[in-house]
Amino acid sequence: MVVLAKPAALEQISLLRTPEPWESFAGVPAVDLSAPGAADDVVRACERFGFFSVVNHGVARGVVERLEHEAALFFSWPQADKDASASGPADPFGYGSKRIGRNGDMGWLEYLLLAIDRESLSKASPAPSSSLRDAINEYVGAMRGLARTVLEMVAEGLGVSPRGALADMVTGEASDQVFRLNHYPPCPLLQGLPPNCSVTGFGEHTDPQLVSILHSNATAGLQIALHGDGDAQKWVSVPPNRDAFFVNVGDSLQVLTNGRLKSVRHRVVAGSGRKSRVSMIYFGGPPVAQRIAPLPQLLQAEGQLPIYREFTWGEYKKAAYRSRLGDNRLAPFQMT
Ligand code: GA4
Repeated sequence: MVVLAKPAALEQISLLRTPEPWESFAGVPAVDLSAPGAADDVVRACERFGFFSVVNHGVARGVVERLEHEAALFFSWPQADKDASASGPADPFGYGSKRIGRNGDMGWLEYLLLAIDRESLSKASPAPSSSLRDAINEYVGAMRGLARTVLEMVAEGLGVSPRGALADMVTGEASDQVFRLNHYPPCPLLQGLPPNCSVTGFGEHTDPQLVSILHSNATAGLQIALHGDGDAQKWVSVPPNRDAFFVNVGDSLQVLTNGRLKSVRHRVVAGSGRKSRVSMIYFGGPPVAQRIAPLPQLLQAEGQLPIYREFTWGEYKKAAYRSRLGDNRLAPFQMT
């Protein structure tokens, strides 16, 4: 038997046997935001998958294309210039390559992680160029609007009032928003390994915020875990769609809805011989002082006891940044 050695450059990055290509999942709900009944569709998708795409979202194509263009330009800079950009290596904000977070997680990607104040990039988290900054600011403005629409629909579909109760947490004055550009180049080191081997681009995790909104180019790589019974977890590949945005339910929204809406475990895999995947993700978090606990209105309506104890977003965020990507970050906040 021939045992293939793992290339040294991949030593700290996990190899995966990915779902077969025919497992490309056709079941991701696509919600038409302009259709009557969209709020119910949003809630159903959040309950079932914690994940859905939105079409007829009202975001102008030009806003996305401008940022795609600027992102491609930035990632084509010489490595030394990228390393020196955005005030040093990501910690957590800035330009990062392979290292994710502070606790040893590694992936086959490079990225820019930036903090947003109100409507634009925070001064403490500068973009590498003014044209990239302007494109991000315009894009983030559109994402705030989309996050607002989606969260208003979540509230409406759940019967939570006022309609802006959840949306205000993410789009209010002191909300804690983050923006991320990810670039997953093909991995030449996989050549010579079995064809169904992929490398971890971004390891499996759930997002800590309320919602995240993702857009990618036409290259596949994103996978989600279907919510199974008990511990069963089945990974499926999400077909890319450049005309849509993908919405992820985050841990905070899971807690606010007492587990009715579920955050989605997801990951990105990179293969050997295909184009780069480039994605742009907006993370909608509340102000650090925001209390996160199951909404009393929902508990009352459904005659339930809270299954999570109350915490502030600041507390949860701190715990999250101390954790490893794949950890179950909500476990310590669960009532026993
Ligand atoms: C996952 C969601 C966002 O990308 C992010 C990530 C953050 C980082 O890249 O620094 C974290 C990760 C994310 C959760 C656990 C911690 C923190 C990496 C990591 C190991 C920006 C976020 O808010 O949480």
